[in-house]
Amino acid sequence: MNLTPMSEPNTITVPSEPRPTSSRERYNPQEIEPKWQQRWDSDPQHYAAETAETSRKKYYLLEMLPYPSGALHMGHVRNYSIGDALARFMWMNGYNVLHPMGWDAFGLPAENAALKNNTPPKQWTLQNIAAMKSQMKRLGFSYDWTREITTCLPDYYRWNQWFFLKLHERGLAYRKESRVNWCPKCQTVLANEQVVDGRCWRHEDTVVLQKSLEQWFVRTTQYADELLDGLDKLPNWPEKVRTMQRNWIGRSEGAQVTFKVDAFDGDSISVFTTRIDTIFGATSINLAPEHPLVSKLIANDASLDAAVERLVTDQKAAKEAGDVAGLEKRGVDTGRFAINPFNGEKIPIWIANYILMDYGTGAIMSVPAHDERDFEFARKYDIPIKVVILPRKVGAEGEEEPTLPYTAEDSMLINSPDYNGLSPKQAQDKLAAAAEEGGFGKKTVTYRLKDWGISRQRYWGTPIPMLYCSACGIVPVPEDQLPVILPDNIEITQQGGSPLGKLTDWVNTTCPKCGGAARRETDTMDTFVDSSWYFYRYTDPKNDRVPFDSAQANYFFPIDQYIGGVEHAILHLIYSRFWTKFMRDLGMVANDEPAERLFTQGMVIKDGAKMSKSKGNVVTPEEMIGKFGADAARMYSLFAAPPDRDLDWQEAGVAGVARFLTKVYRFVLDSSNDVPADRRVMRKLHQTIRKITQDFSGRWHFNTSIAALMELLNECTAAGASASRDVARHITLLLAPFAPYLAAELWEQVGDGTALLRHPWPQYDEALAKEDETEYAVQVSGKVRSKITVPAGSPEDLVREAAISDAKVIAATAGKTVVKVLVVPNRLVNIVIK
Ligand code: ANZ
Ligand code: ZN
Ligand code: ZN
Repeated sequence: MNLTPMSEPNTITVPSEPRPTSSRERYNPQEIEPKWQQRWDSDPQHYAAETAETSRKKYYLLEMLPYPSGALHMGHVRNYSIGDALARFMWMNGYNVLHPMGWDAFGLPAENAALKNNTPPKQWTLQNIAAMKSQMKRLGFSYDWTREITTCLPDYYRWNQWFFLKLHERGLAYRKESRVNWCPKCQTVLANEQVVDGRCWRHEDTVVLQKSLEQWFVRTTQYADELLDGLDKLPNWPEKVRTMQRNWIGRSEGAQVTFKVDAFDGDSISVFTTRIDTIFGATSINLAPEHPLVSKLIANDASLDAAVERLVTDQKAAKEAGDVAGLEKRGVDTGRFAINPFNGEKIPIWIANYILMDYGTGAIMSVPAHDERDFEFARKYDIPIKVVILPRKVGAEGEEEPTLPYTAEDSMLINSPDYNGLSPKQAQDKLAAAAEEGGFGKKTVTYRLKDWGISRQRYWGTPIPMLYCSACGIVPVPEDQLPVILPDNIEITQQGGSPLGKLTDWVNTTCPKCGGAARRETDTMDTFVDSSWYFYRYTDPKNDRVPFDSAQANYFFPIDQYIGGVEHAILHLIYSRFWTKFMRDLGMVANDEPAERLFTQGMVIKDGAKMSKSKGNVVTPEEMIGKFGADAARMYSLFAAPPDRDLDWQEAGVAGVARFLTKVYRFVLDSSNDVPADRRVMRKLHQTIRKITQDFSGRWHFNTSIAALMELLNECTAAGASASRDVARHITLLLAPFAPYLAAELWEQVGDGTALLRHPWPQYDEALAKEDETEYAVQVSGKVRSKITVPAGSPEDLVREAAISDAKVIAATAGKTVVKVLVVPNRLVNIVIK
């Protein structure tokens, strides 16, 4: 049994089998917990936040809302136990805590389940919500259920539609034909973010295909710079999350340069380069196999067609394997030439499998002397390699050449008339300016971030509120006709396209503009739309005029603490940051970022693997509650590891925590007002209050907080037979964030009649927390030279150490050899020198 927390080992041993005591009853969580659960449940105001009109200071604490899959797992229990401890702590510190919960209730699994069990998605989802909600209640989480939201219900999703209309009005939602990722299993389009190593995020075994479809997009790229710069203003987000977002946005500064195609209908090719300084070293133009000019360029030679097809296949395979960089470079010479606008030089146009159509312009100028990939490519096809950059040192001496490709920018230009001798940075500026002046190029910025494809050919999602009229074209559903209700009774087949498309009654409607016949959009929205703004709805969950009232949102926002899994570091957290900025620009909110602090908790593992159904190593919350009670299960999930680390679930550990709770129960109930607390116990108590208080506002090492509580109890029971009621009360208060049921039960017995949740958090007294000290006189060869203080009861070694490292003693012994150090306990240190 290993109960030692992972990062900060401590020497606490959890109590072994309880010995018989005088307390009236046994600790029985199966009795205590349902009793309190029922009381809390019957008072919806118990955990309710006050609205913005209050004069109290707010604290908005949020855990990511779950997908209603049917049952909570230990990962949820852990996530919510962290949040719940903090919520209770903040309540006890006097804050108006907003601690809401809801359901991310649209999405594919409901359709899969419908197919499998013949249950309509709505019914399946609502059943699951009911089950999980009752689990949450059984676990004693302090959610404000008066603010619950369910994204699959029209009172919520109508606002997705409302936002869509606003996006569309402002040109931020648009339709375009595009190649999309298509999962043959899901039979739907996936966002780039839902493709993991070329496979479906839900179907690890399924290769994602490409397909061309008309899709709705949200222009997230409009905010690319702001999304990037904003990361610098989020010091309380984990650095790893910010790095992931930076890479995802992938800002790249460079230039676009247009090369004319030689003797060819005035066609031209625009390239994106980060190294315009190397343009005199460009020895070919390389196009992506899917570049729009390709078909025209090779039209004269049918044999090239097949070769290009092979390049497309190559690239696809590499994308599917998630390794475009490792692709063996191959290409096809079009036999055509392009003209370098800077020197009129004709260079061949190739088609290459390593150029991607969805980055930059889908075309590059290849500079083999200074780019790894181009170098490899040019060597293979005997394309000339022309050096235009030299390391400064070498250039000055005019001797040895650098090994190619030479990619450093700590260097200078050669073979570049008018620009020789400049540094690459200087040349970049000058060349871009010259290109702009000549009308054949300019500085540009390229992003890896793409606009967000939100269309799903799926049933269980928010209908996109758009109509198609043969006379008027694309027509938005008027705002006063929202919500467009998702029809209930529908046959889920998962065969080809949207099930909504088959519902002719629903699809066929009238055009609000001309009154003629129109068809509804049958695509539904990506469920990430739902979670992009849900946390604002909690501030005003019942509003039926607007998504939420700005005054409510502006009081509660930004979220003070957001807690969730690191798997949401990119998608959810970029989309919701985008949405916040969009709402700010609509004048709906005042904040630029949704959350001030972000915390990502570690995983729950068992027997060396992540706890999951497929691994067969799942321990259910029910099992643990049944055996040990909710308090023990929750407290164990905080005790077994620091919250940001992985937690290795050990049932023996839960049993150990349950024994500790038994001990607390007896200690508190056996306490008496007649027993004064002894000095040692008081000191330990105040040290523990200090430690736990600081952990809450610091690193959240609740494992060591709980260990400190255990130590405190050991100290109390070691001190004597009976316990002081005052100490027992404090222990009960300290227990409240971690084991709320037991704390409530004990508080009812020994407390002051106030509600525990609103009782002030105990304050520590530095003077009481201070260790006792003993003063020693330090003699050097019989003469008193200094005085030192050490913690009372310090062992001789420590006293000796303190004495010889004292500054005055060091001075008095300088140049001499210490022969002996004698310690007279609690009085004197005598140092003999020679
Ligand atoms: C000429 C050059 C010379 C380049 C040199 C690099 C070094 P990042 O930093 O990732 O933005 N490139 C541009 N578009 C591309 C595409 N669609 N597919 C593959 N490669 C593409 O990389 C920008 C560089 O990647 C660009 O600068 C271009 O190669 C290449 F010494 O242009 B460079
Ligand atoms: Zn799939
Ligand atoms: Zn019309």
